[in-house]
Amino acid sequence: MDLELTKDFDEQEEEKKLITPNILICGQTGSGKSSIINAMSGKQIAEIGDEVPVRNGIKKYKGKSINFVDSDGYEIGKEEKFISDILGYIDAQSEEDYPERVHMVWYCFNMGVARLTDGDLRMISEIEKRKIPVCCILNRIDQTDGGSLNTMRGEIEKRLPSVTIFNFCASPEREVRESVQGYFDEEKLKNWALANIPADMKINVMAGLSISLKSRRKQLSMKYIPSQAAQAAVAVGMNFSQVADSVLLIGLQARMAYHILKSYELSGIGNLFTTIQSVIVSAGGKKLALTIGGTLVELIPVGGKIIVKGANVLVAGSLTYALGMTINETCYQYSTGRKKGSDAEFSDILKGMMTKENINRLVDEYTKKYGKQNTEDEEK
Ligand SMILES: Nc1nc2c(ncn2[C@@H]2O[C@H](COP(=O)(O)OP(=O)(O)OP(=O)(O)O)[C@@H](O)[C@H]2O)c(=O)[nH]1
Ligand SMILES: [Mg+2]
Repeated sequence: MDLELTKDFDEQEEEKKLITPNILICGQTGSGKSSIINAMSGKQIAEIGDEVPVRNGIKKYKGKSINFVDSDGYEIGKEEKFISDILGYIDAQSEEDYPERVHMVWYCFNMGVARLTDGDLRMISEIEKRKIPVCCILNRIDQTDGGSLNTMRGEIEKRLPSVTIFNFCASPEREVRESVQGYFDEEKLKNWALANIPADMKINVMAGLSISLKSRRKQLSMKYIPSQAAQAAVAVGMNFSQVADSVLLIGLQARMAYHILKSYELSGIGNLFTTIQSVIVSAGGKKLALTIGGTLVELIPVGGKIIVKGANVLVAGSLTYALGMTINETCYQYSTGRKKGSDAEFSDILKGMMTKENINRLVDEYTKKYGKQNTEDEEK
């Protein structure tokens, strides 16, 4: 049977299935909410008010991988309206389908003023009550000093011990940002967002927040790829026919390949997805086709014929893992290379990685780390 990763796989359909997280930015007026959206998306998407509140209620900026929901800040004395407007929005969305809900909230403070009100505290705890991940961003740290920053942190921590706090500087002036470099937590905030967004949105967060390449590689290799391998094992465990297994696996592996590319913002660039397919199929004259089939036997260190159901499960898991890890490493090397000015081709890196030794090593790694678990599941 020919392996065609892309045959029944529609990238655009898959793209639609990925849920785009809605991150709501709210808090004090002039705290730099719109500027933070610009800083985080790398674009000038939100209106920037020059110290004057921009009256626009709540606005959603739809991005390719992340939607930012910008809201008017509240002014002292108008807390009640602010709280009911924002909570009203969150609650109305929670009645909608899952993709329409607010999935995360960033609550912003203006450190130029450094004021913490009961309204802020009430608002944050109301969001927490709704089980939506929320963090505090102490923005405009260039306009304060270490003492005020610590006092503010201390007060928030005392009243809301479970909330995570980040220092930030979203000034559009490069010199201003550089003057406080080393004191603000852009990377930490991004990693917090990645860790706290629901699992089905992590791919989009990696792409949309430009998470560091190292963190993307780690997230994919420690969490995403093993979970896909486990799914492959489960899918195969429920089926007996090898043909059905292959079809199931191809779909799952195609989606995984696409997701990994997307995590590195490499989907839709050239046609790397097709490249992956052709490299996998040509490597070793189809013997490396990473689905279950008799041709794979010689690659598999679990003892020859795939006749035992338990072994099937292990093979499906380990080969899906090997494929995922190989694509992950290729994307990582390709992206870091590009940053350094290298023009190495994606397909050459992938070919270099698709060696029997490498695949065997990964299959072994999976078997050691996860194999026991899979076969046990199978025996139950
Ligand atoms: N110095 C400094 N200025 C900042 C920083 N972040 C934002 N600003 C400036 O603060 C002003 C207000 O920023 P906005 O992003 O409009 O603030 P906002 O919270 O969206 O304000 P509203 O929508 O009116 O509630 C603008 O002039 C920004 O350029 C920062 O970290 N440092
Ligand atoms: Mg604004």
